[in-house]
Amino acid sequence: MEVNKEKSAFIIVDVQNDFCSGGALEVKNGEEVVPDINVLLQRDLFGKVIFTADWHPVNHVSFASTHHRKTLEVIETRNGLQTLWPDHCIENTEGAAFHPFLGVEKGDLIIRKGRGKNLDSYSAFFENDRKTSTGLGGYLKELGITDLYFSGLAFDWCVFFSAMDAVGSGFNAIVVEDLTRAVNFPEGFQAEKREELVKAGVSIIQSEEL
Ligand code: VGL
Ligand code: ZN
Repeated sequence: MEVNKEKSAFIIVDVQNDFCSGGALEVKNGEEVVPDINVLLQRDLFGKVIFTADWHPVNHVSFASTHHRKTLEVIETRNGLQTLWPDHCIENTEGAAFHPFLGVEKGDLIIRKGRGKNLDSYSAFFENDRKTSTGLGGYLKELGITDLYFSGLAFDWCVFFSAMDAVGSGFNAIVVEDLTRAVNFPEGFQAEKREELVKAGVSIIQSEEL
């Protein structure tokens, strides 16, 4: 697959300690994506490189503890339904830091999301009220970028929502599947989300095709 460098961006979603082994919201083997993401970064295939980070205040609306509820319960909030998670990616903590080996120095832009106490954000483009923009779409459009390659954590949450919003915003979205890992809870969720991506027009490729 030919990458048109000037028109392409590589988006690395939430490769943070809390989503890696031993982290607060561990994605199984999440850290395995790091070496191959670094190899791609080293090859300098993309015009722009963007890292995203989940970055929450204490007592965030997405934390089960905030509501004295159980993890993975779903509650109604003024911004819609909210799945509840363990406390994770609290701003300025070690858990919110990027994986120590991730090639963050290759990044042009870092987007922090989910910073509002009452509003969560899975997508790199729109927060979970589905209206509040992070500004990423405008940044990419101003630069004439049309093709977005996605990697990172988790395939079935933040990568999924980011790629869906990318096609919804008129970009070509390509998920580099082997550079992602999934929560896959409940079992089968990952396959379901993969199918939704394909139906929406997202391409799914492997890094060896690049
Ligand atoms: C994520 C759940 C809660 C993710 C972030 O990065 O996939 N998942 N916050
Ligand atoms: Zn989060």
